[in-house]
Order: sequence, then C-alpha cells, then structure tokens
Amino acid sequence: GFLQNVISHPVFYSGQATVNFIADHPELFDMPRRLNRGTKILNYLGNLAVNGNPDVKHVDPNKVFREPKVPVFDRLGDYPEGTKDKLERLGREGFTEWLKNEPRIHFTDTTFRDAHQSLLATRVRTLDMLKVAEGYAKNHPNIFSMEVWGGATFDVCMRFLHENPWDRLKLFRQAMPNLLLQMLLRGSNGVGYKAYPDNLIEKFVEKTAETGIDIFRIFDSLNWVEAMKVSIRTVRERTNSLAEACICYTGDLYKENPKYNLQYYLDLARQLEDEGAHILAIKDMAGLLKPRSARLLISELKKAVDLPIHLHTHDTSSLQCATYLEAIDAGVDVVDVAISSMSGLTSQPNFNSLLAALEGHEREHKFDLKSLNKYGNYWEDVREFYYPFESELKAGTAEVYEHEIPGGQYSNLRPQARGLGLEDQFARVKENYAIVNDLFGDLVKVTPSSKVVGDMALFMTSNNLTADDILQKGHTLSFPESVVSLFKGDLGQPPGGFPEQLTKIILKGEKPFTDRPNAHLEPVDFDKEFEQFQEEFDEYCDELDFLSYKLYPKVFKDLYDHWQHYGEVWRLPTLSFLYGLKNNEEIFVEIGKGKAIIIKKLYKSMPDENGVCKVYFEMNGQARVLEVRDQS
Ligand code: 3PY
Ligand code: ZN
Repeated sequence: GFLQNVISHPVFYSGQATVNFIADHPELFDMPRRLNRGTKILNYLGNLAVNGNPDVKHVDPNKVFREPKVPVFDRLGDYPEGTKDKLERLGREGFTEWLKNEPRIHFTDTTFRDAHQSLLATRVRTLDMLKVAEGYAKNHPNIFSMEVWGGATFDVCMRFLHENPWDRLKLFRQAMPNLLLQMLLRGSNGVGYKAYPDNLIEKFVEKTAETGIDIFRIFDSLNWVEAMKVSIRTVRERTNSLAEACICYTGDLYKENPKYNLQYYLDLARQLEDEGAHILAIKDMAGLLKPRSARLLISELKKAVDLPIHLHTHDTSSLQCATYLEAIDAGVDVVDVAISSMSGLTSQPNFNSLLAALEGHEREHKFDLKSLNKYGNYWEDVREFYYPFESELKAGTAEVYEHEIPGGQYSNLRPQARGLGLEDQFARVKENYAIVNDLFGDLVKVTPSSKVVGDMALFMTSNNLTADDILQKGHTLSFPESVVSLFKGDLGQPPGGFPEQLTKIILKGEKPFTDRPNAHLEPVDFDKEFEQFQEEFDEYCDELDFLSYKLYPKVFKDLYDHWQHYGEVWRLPTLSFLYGLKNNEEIFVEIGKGKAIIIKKLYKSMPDENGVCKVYFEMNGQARVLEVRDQS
C-alpha cells in the first residue's frame, strides 16, 4: 500500500516531492480507497456472514431467484442518434421548437429513478441498471429522456447502498451518450430535505450538468416560485442543459372551490415561463390528476404558455393510463412512464401497455415493443432481488384522493410506521395524513413538505391525538422538529400562508420569517472549506465528494468510513450485497476494467467466548480467514 501511495501521490507524481515529502504527507500511510480492493470486499462479505445487512430486516431463506437476462444488443456498434445528439445539434431554443412541433408523443423512462424510488424505497443499485443501460440506449434511441438521478436517489445511494452517486451518474453518461439524461431537483432544497445556501445550489447544478445531466426538472415543495429561481437561472446561465420547471399538481380541479384551481395553475405556469423555463412540467406526484382534469389542464396550459409540456404522474389509483390518453389528445408533448415490470401502483404508468394502446393513434410513436417487453422481463427478475423493500400495496386505490400521499413517499411511510411500532395502525396514519393536511391549510405535498406532513401524521397516531387535541392543547405538546421548522418558514411559503392560530401554537410565540430561507444562510467559502474537507478526509476526495459532504455531512462521513473498511461494494452482485454468500457459493466480482476476483465462501464458525466468529473464504483460490465480531 505505502509504495503505491507514494507513486500515485499528486505531489510525487508531478515531480515536486522534496526530502520532506514523506514527513509532510502522513496520509501516505493510509490505505487509499482504491487499494486492497479484494480484501475490503472480503471484509464486507465477512461482516455480512456474521451480522447480516442492517438494511434488510426480513430475509426469506426459501426465496428462489432467477438469473435476469440482459436483452441482446450490438456491443461493438455505434449508438444511433438520439435526443442528446439532437439537443447538441439544434441548441436549446431549436430543440424546444422541434419538440413543440413534434406530432408524435414522446416518453421519459423513469425506471432508473422514480420507478424504483416509488416501488422499492429507492434501493435499486447502479450495477443492475448499468447492465442494461448501453443496450437500452442502442435499442431504443427514440426515448425522449432517461430519468436517472436526483430525488431520493442521491441520499439513498450513499446512506444505504454505500455508492458514490456521482460515479453512478458518470457511468450512466458513458453508457447512454445519445440520450438526454434527466434528474429531479428540489429547487433550493437541492437533493435534500432543507434549504441550502444559494451558492451551494449553483455549484451543485453546474457540476451536475458537467457530470452528465441534460434536463433539470426543478420544483418547489410548496410551489413557491421564489425558491426555484436560483436553480432555473443557474441552469440557463451556467450550463447548456434544459431547465424544466414544475407546477406540482394537488387536489382536484373538479371539486367545488378547490384552493388549487385552474387559474392558480395557469398563473404559476406563466410565472415559470417568465423565469426562463425551457420546458413546463406538471408534476402529479401523488397521481391525483384525473383523466377529465388532465384534458382541461393541458388544453388550457397550451393556450397560456408557449412551452413544451411534460407530464409526470404516479399510478396509485391505477387510472393514470387514462389520464395520459386524455393528455395526449389534449396535446401534451412528453409523458413519464416506466418499463412494464417496474410500473404501476405508486410508480409511473406502464410504458409497454401505453405504447400498445396508442397503436394506430394519430400521435403514435413507433417503438420496438417486443424488445421493450424483454427489458420488462429483465426487470421482473431483478425486482425480485429487492423483495424486502416492496411497498406491499397490491392494487390501485381510490384512497389516494383522500390522503394525497405522493408515490415516492408511500413506499417509505409504511416502514417508517413499522419502525415506530405503528404497523397495524397504518390505516390511521393515512387518515391522519389527510387530517394534518387540513390543519396545515391544504399544502402541496411533495418532498420535503410531504415528509413534514408524514412526520406529523405519525406523531398524532403514536400519541393518539385528534385535530381538536392539537388545537386545544397544542401549546403543551412538543411537536416534531420538522413541523416546527416548516412553520418557522424553513421550507418557504405556501400560497395564502400558514394558518395563523396553528402557527402560534406550534411556534410557541417565536416569530416565523416569510422571506426566502436561503437569505438566512451563510454562503459556502469553497476554497477554504474544500481545503479543510480534504484535510479531514483525503486528497482522493474531490470537488464532487465535497458537494456530497456539504449536502449530507453525516451521511458522507459514514460513507467514507464504509469505503475505508469495505471498499467498492457497488461492484458486488446484488444478491451478495444484500444477503451475503451461502456456504460454498462462488462469485465473480469485476473490481476494475478487465480485472476480476473470484470469491468463494466456505463456512463460518460459531462465535468464540469473545463473540468473534471466523469466516473462511477463498479469494482467487487462496485461503483467507476473517475474524468478525458478532454484534448481536
Ligand atoms: C422527490 O423529491 O424525491 C420526489 O420524487 C418527489 O415526487
Ligand atoms: Zn414522481
């Protein structure tokens, strides 16, 4: 390790090492991330053999898995021209003109982001997506865009999968150079749950575009345009990517006197156009946009703004294919779908079936459906790997119109309830979610505002509180931190403000602020803080790691420690990563370009009197014994 460290050290490498080089650089004695790859991965598997994966709560020992089949594609052939090439050729204005004039309906595939965020608690690993990415881009170059990043993926990637989200993006970029790559950005909340300093958001957007994102879908969790301006402006001025600004859809246009009525959405859309959005998105995060409302909303938006319109929904009610058919007739330009076996329910509508339904339609866009069905089969088998993370929703539900829980939150709320011992009161949690929404003055609910409503619903359920209790004896209650923060103004302002009486109760007299939360935040001093960051971690941690750290300090620190101990676990096959190896199971792990190791687990001993187990492996045919403490 040491000699390797010296040779690869930037100072030594650049020929500037002096006699004090070794004394000046104590980190030479550290094992950098990329060395000892095999040993580190073995450490991971050894620990899994003894202690299991803390992220997997229930394992079914009899579960049988099938080997997913990657559909064939031309590995040596060129990539056919796709939307990415078109954007580069036409420029942003030319591209959006082309899109507005396109008679065919276009499709964004969310399989790599929202689909698994909404069905499998965001747990799908880079490797499973990467295996099909190149073939998918070559076989289906007429996809409008691939949603591959942002939302909860950034956090979950680091926290639970121990992956570097930036590496994920780089790998997707390489594998799909012809297609537009899209991400979900929570405006001033970035890919987090709170507001960040403006200059951090600016840097994040710039670096993200450099790393590979072509379309930034930008929203604010209260539909507050103020909180989206910095992101929209940065995309426009500092990148060549497209700024897709969202109106988040909630409620019901056909209800009597809805707070969020047609005029509200049209005004919002015009404001976003004025802010410089290239594309307008309707983000129906809970799947509340009914077919008739879609027809009305799309046709009116078409008259109100001169932007291409992109529609996103979740199929929680199981009605949303009908919504798309209406929207397509009304002139929507792009719709979000997921590959068949990763679609439906809390995920996006079914790409394959929608294509079939549109055969012969005047806006039909021809795809190779047989091939897409093969990808459906691949994902059907891969999805089984992640069975502990399934959301347990078995059929579409009209209850969504009452509770309005976003698809991406639904798959998380039940495990959260379970964690608090409220599993058998989940119906109550959903009811309380709606009650909280009324109490809070009918909010747009999407990350992070939805998380606050969820926290409050769990709080009310576990303390057996009613809405009356909150209003009558709220001053004696200590509310969840996220609730206090919301009412203080930390997530911005909802249309019409927060209910006054409840604000007093929750803030206990403290004054809320009503300007931008970011206005209260210290800008990041990049030069100084980056230096400190590299001192705390190591010189292999780059600017992108620094951004991860600034967004999620604790999560990044844990991730870094995980890298130090266990290395690049993203390279492990998913079954080994989640469940470890069986006795005598042998796996092949590609640890670098053209480099692979073969690991075989032999067996594990019982713990000794100190609680230490021995785990016997073979790595590339050589015996290796690991001592691992049993943490149970
Ligand atoms: C997210 O912010 O992660 C979402 O998917 C919101 O719908
Ligand atoms: Zn969504």
